[in-house]
Amino acid sequence: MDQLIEQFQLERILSHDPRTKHVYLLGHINDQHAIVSFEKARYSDSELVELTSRTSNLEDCNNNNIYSWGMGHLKLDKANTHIKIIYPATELHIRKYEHQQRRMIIETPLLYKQITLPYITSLPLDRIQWVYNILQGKSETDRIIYQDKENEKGFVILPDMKWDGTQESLYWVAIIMRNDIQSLRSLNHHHLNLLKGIRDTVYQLAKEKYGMDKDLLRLFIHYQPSYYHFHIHITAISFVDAPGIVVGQAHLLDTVIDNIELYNDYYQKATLPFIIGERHPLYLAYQEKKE
Ligand code: M7G
Repeated sequence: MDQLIEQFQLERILSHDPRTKHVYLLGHINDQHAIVSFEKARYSDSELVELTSRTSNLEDCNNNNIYSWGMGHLKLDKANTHIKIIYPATELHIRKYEHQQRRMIIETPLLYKQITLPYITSLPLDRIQWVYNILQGKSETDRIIYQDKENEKGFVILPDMKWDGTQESLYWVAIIMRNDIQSLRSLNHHHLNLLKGIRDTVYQLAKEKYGMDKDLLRLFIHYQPSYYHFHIHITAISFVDAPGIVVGQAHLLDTVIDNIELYNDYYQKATLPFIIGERHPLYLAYQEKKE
């Protein structure tokens, strides 16, 4: 990873969220596109108690009555920035991380069949190679928290790439073994045992590892996801800035289970609105259809 960072040649800033302090840079490495993201990490408990003693060189200081403020330098010993690299990055990655207006698509079952499904099937298989690497024990093997390789009901739970490792920002992902469930749209009562199995296992693991009760966890499914191999997002409820927990993208697992229990073919019959960037190929496909 060090080498990739050294070789990275910046082209432009894709996006910068000043609130979450998360920036995505587009550049190239050896003539191929690369995306590097930087995200300031939260302070660790040991840093918190030392913040004032590690503050120096205050600048732009102001004072009014009992209030004072300025900019300071903090000398921290620990790594304090979460860095991710995608290399080589595809056009789809660039469009995903580029700042853009987001739009709401109202996806009926018919539009799903006419536009969304063809888009999903057009995606190259190597886009989910990272998933197969995990399931086949080729990557991130030492990070696996739980695995059950039984094909029908099997799944793997591991830390999500987005997790900073703290309990307050807990972010795990559960990836199923079978590869015939692409998304929320594919789910019916045949999958209830699998969904409930993941839910119960997550609750048990969070309790064992962190003493976290189940009502401190948020389990949800993205629609649309970026990767169409079925997986479930698991975050701590205290992680209020978790990306992708917004309405129009996240569907709570409990609601999904309940909907299927009430109506077996709920997700084949329902209209599912979703939010998507206007440069995303799926949005463009919807625009083309309109014209
Ligand atoms: P998604 O809903 O398909 O996409 O979720 P999005 O949330 O990125 O829009 C996929 C989840 O898998 C995300 O939470 C990613 O952060 C996570 N993820 C993606 N990749 C490529 C990896 C990876 O290589 N390893 C791990 N552990 N997690 C990943």
